[in-house]
Amino acid sequence: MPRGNGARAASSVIAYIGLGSNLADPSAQVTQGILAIARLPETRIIAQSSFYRSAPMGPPDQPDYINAVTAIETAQTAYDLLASLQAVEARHGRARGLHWGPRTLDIDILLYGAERITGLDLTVPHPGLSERAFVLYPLYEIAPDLEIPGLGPLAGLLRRCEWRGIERLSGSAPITP
Ligand code: A4P
Ligand code: MG
Repeated sequence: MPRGNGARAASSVIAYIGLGSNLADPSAQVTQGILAIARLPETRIIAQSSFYRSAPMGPPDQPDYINAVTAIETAQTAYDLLASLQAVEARHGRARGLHWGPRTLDIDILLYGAERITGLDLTVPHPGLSERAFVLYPLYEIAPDLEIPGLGPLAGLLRRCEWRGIERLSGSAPITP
């Protein structure tokens, strides 16, 4: 049953949010991140993937990651949503350091409706989406028929994705916020 704070607004869009963590109890970090997203104003969660474990993309001398994807319906603008998600990251002790380095909680806007955004602070669809198994698999789990603006069907991207070191965590039942 979808839950959330905001009433459904006429101008709301469906956005897909990617969460990742590899520090300080990653599954708990991702769970807390999803719960925080569910509490955002004018936003409700409409679907949520299982959790997935994968080896790090980037520097190898860091722990495995836990990733998940959440679908939300939100009336926040894309930039307001980015600010909201960065505030959640900050509350989870996220310190921006090494690029692709370890992190307590990373939250990315994967898709914002059918929009293509190329701003200084925001690129949507997320630029890494098409080659990241840890994004494509959880996204496919909750939205198998998705068309990615500018890139085509999600199923096609998944077939072409070469990086397959990923494991779906059994028993990682969707969270009901
Ligand atoms: N930004 C631009 N577009 C977006 C968007 N669509 N969503 C800007 C969110 N932010 C977006 O992000 C840098 C800036 O990107 C933000 O200030 C925002 O304005 P950051 O999180 O501060 O920096 P970063 O961590 O160096 O880069 P980034 O791009 O978030 O890292 P990635 O690409 O997400 O990679 N391996 C596994 N297995 N699983 C992972 O989840 N994650 C990373 C991080 C590396 N390796 C991983 C994983
Ligand atoms: Mg990020």
